[in-house]
Amino acid sequence: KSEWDYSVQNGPSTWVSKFPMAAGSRQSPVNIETDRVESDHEALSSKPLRWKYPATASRKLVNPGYCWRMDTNGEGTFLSGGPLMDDVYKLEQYHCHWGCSDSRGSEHTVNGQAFAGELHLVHWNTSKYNTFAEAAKASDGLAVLGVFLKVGKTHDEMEKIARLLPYVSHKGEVVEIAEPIDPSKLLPDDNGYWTYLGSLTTPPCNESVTWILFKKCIEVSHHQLNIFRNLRKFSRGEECPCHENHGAVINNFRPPMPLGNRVLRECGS
Ligand code: BO1
Ligand code: ZN
Repeated sequence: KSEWDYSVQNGPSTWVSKFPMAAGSRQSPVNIETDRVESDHEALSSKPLRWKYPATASRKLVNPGYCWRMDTNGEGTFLSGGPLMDDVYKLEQYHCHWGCSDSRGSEHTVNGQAFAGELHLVHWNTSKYNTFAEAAKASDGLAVLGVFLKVGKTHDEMEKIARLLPYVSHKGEVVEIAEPIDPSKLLPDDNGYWTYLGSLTTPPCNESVTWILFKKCIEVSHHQLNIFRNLRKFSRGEECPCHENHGAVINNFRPPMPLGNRVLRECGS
């Protein structure tokens, strides 16, 4: 049994008792107040954000009981530039957060507005650290690219993931990826982003993440989100805890945390 989740009993407001870092002053997500963002032309746009993700890097789709997660082998993956400067980061995994309805589900909000979901591409700094675990303890160890999901037309690359989710409907299930899935096709067609220094949004809530959030959303269909909502929080064979929603993985987002004295910067439209 996991010691944290998104329920009333073990949800975000309780995490701090087992994960003291959750009470820090550099926590994520945050609300992005767009008229308080600092445009940072020199520092950010002088080094454009660049990435490379071979479709063969996506290896295993996992249901950890609180989201879906694609584990990658990192091979040939690359993220650098922008707030990351010359450090080179490798893709570790990508995963998603979503709601019970299309009006909520993102972790970050923009001017108080939530989106239907939020995709996270999780990277670690290979210029300075030897493993993901080592990087996760360092203030400049991780970089997460965030993409907001809104309801619209079917997303073709996301559909490859949605089609596999019935094979990992229960906690602990894993499916190996045969058909290539290209995470760069999950990014919007405009590179404008907001960036700030924050944390992992789940326990242990390490304050090790440079957040880079694309301003432009991607569209996924209502049906695709419903496939996400069909994942189960419990293992096959385990009895449905059945408090609510038949143990469905929904509302797996942490609410916004105080920005405090941190600076939000922007680059591009
Ligand atoms: S997120 O992108 O901020 N939602 C995020 C949250 C957690 C992780 C990655 C991205 N990874 C976690 C693992 C934990 C591990 C921790 C520190 O990293 O899920 O098992 O303890 O290494
Ligand atoms: Zn996440």
